[in-house]
Amino acid sequence: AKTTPTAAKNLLTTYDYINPKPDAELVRKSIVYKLIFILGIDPKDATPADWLNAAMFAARDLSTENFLSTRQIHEKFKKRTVYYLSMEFLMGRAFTNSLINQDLYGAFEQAFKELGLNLADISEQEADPALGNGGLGRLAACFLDSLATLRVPAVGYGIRYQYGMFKQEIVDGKQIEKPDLWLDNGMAWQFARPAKRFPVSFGGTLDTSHYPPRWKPAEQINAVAYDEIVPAFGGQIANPLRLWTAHTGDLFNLASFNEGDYFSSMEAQMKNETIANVLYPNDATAVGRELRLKQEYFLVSASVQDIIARHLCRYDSIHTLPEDVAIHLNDTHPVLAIPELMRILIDDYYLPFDQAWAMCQKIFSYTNHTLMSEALEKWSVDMMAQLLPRHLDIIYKINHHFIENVVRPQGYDDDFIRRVSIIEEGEQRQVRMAWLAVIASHKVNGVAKIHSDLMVSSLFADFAALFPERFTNVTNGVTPRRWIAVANPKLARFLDKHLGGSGWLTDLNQLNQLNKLVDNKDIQNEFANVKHAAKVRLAEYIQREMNITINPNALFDVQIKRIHAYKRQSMNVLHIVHRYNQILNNPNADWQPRVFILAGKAASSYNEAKQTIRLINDIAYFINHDERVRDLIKVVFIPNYSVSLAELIIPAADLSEQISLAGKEASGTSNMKFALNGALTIGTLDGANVEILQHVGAENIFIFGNTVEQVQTLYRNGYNPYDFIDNDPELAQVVNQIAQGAFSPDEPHRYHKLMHNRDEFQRYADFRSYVNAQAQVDKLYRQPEKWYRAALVNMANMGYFSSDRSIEDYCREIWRIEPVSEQELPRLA
Ligand code: Z57
Repeated sequence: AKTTPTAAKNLLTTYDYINPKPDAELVRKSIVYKLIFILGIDPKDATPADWLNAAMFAARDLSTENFLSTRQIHEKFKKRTVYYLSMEFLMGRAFTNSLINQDLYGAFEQAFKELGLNLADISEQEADPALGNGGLGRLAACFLDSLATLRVPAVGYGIRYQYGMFKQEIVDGKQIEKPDLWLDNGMAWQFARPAKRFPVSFGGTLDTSHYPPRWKPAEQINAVAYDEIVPAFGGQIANPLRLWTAHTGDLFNLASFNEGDYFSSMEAQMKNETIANVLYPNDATAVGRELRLKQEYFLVSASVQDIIARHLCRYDSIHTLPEDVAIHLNDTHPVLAIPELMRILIDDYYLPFDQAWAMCQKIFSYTNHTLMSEALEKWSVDMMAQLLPRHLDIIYKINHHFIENVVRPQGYDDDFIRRVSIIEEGEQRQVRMAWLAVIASHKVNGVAKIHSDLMVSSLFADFAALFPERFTNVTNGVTPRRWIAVANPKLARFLDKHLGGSGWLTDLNQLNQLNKLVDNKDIQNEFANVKHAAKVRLAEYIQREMNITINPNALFDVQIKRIHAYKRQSMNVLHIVHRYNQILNNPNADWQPRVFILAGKAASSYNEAKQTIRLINDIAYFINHDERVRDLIKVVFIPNYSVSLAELIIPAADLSEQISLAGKEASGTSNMKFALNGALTIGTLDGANVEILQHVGAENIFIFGNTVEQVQTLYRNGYNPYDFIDNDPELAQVVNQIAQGAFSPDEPHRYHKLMHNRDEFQRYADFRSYVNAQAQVDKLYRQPEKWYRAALVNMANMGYFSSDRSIEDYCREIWRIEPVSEQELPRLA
């Protein structure tokens, strides 16, 4: 039985601690108290990292009551809750964000001043938790921010990898991967929940002589929870991000344990503890490794068990689950949640298959993030039979039910049935996870309009014929809290001033009031100064970390994202080399100085991407040391791209490179962050670029390249890169230079293959149009009034791309969920 001593209850309901809001003195005392009594460190010995830890504990205290009372509100009003399942959460640093969200930045800044320390320097000590690869993980983080800020009852579920995304070093131009020891200095932001643990089973046999069949697993491991606080902006709400870690349990290799073989059961246990060890560093490519399948099942099994336990705390019946719970699948990675919920409903609660299936279809929804075939997860039937025999059995039953009760009655032929079957026949039979997700979910969404349209017309066309109403679009968004308030405080002050307060932070459409100011020269200048300050800051970083001098008055041309052939970093390089050639041909022309800034990681096993990184670095070295180009071109590859580097780089960008081959980038989200920070986009008609164009207008964006239709026509006619190379002497020159070693004289053939391949992503077809668009960029940049006007128009029309809007769409169209209302909030004492 739960008891609540009155004295403790008061603290939780009357906000004694946080109301009135602490001033600098209280904050300083709290920081010093944490340093001494939590960390056991004498202030005179404390390092900046110790001060950070102490300050994070102090800041955590101030959101903990919100965190606990949010939980109480949800319980009291039995709020329907969304559970966001994702293998990745790229949260970025928590400290500054939490201070800004709680309006405590000033108090902490002052407190540190009194301690003789600088808050900005202390904040730099925080490790950047990189429990994600790229866009998909960062989207999950923006969504948690918006869910909390909009007061939506929500829990994020993920894995607490011991090692996040690897650290990238560049040695002799090449990527070197180092482990990311993000937990080394402690993690003040998370609460360990040693009592919240669930067993997760693997392997063994399925005894089908009973109904329901009995799964006798071979191994079990405990999943143990850590809760991270996700604070709302300005509010009294904070939601949990629950991360699972694998833990030595009292349950382990069951067979050998029962045989008294203590040592081999310990061995198996050690093997299992590697489950939550490391994040797979692949972005938008599937890995068929067994450990990855184990990770995915580990996440969903623990989460589904927890969701059911939470439900049964509020309701006495499992049957009300679909009214209480929405489970969202972030890509196919957590799709095993579907057979896991089926298994529990059937095997543990004895529900008939049909009833369990009807519940699942009400509960699950799924977001597709890519159409590219190499990213679509398929697990071999053999591997699944080994690891999850009961789940495979349930998947077969789902498939049978789907084909016999849904497909066949509509008169479809065998060919159609073969195409929509969850099981792909062939040499190696495979489970198509995306098919399972579509069949089980009541809603399936793409992440930008063009992507959702293509999803319905290509990847899921057969399913769209079966259930047209199931498919929808929710265009991605980004949180203005992190991407303006945290990343670009000078821009935040500028907006506060011209929009009459900080309301834009939670109502981004207010930015459209800027539209009436875009012709005002003073305001253009004021914004130019904000941009310049960010460029100086980035230039200082590049000087300090890389010993490269760049001129803040040059145009900063930025492409920062995962290195992937479809994102065409190598086409960016083609333009850089072309420009270099032009300058050497015509040194006295009036060239616009440019700094090309690139950053991004390549998956460890992705050779072409690694070659691209090396090429960028070789070219950077060569051009930066060629006196003839003076500082008309500088090329900088910033190592170890991360959320915190994005916060530094994006505010400093003039030009945002969004140059993927049309049809390949599902949405993109950095495109939104750049435009929000007043960079102009050079981009293809791909992903959310299309909608950015619609919002900012064609005069304020540089669109180039083939459309999806043109790309498809080229493919259909047997695309030949030499049709383009051979008909464009300047392009041929660039390709030959790179391919023949102009930038790698010590190894002339280093880039031969990179230049002379199938050109799957049609770099050469789009080259000329790209170069022409770049000429337009120079021309506009030379007219600062026009450039900054366009930058302001971009910012003014970015309201739509707030993740608050995305989350409102999800709540209304997919999850049918209501936020905590004003009335449900406890009144402050
Ligand atoms: C990932 O970061 C994305 C898609 C994937 O299938 C995987 Br796996 C990882 C990205 C897309 O490439 C972006 O275009 C998109 O903006 C992002 O997900 C968020 O939707």
